[in-house]
Amino acid sequence: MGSPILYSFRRCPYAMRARMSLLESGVEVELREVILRDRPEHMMEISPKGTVPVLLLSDGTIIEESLDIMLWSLDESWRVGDWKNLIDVNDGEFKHHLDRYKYNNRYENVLSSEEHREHAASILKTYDERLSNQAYLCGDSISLADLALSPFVRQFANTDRGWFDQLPLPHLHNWLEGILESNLFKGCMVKHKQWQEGDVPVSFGQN
Ligand SMILES: N[C@@H](CCC(=O)N[C@@H](CS)C(=O)NCC(=O)O)C(=O)O
Repeated sequence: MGSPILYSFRRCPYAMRARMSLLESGVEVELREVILRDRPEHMMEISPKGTVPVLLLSDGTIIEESLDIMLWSLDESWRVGDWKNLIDVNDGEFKHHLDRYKYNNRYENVLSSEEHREHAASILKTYDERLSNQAYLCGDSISLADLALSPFVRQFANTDRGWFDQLPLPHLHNWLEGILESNLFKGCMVKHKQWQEGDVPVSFGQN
């Protein structure tokens, strides 16, 4: 049987968290880089909801939520602290404000981009408070919450780097920089060209 197949998009924060988890676990997968406006037929067949990441296991099992890919790849020791609650807030409230900060004109809004930015920043302040007495979100070692949240904090930071950098959140700044400089993050951001049917398989994640 072949390797599992991962449909992924380099810049998608959900796909980033899945790729970091796969890299960390050492599971080797075949990576298929997707362009969202030109999604492969095979991906749409196995996962009609059409979001990335999607992982197809060799036994035919389809995992089509990034968190489920993380839980499949990482062992129990990664499930530290209140990771569930942190991921709920990130994928819910934080992502809501991030999208409306970044793409304000796409939404029917009552709030401005700046107001959404402030709401998201108030969530970041709670992360900074945690990080004031521990190196990572749920303790002194990297764990599930760090891998799951960091791609979204990165996206917030990159929306207006100057504004992010002047926020009085020194612990959060250090935490994000440490993750972005890590081999794990750099390894998950290696560029691949769009996958086409018939391409030579691109192997991802062996270490
Ligand atoms: N809940 C899903 C969300 C995945 C998701 O929304 N991915 C975005 C890309 S960042 C996507 O595929 N969007 C589909 C589209 O834009 O058409 C997960 O955690 O995997």
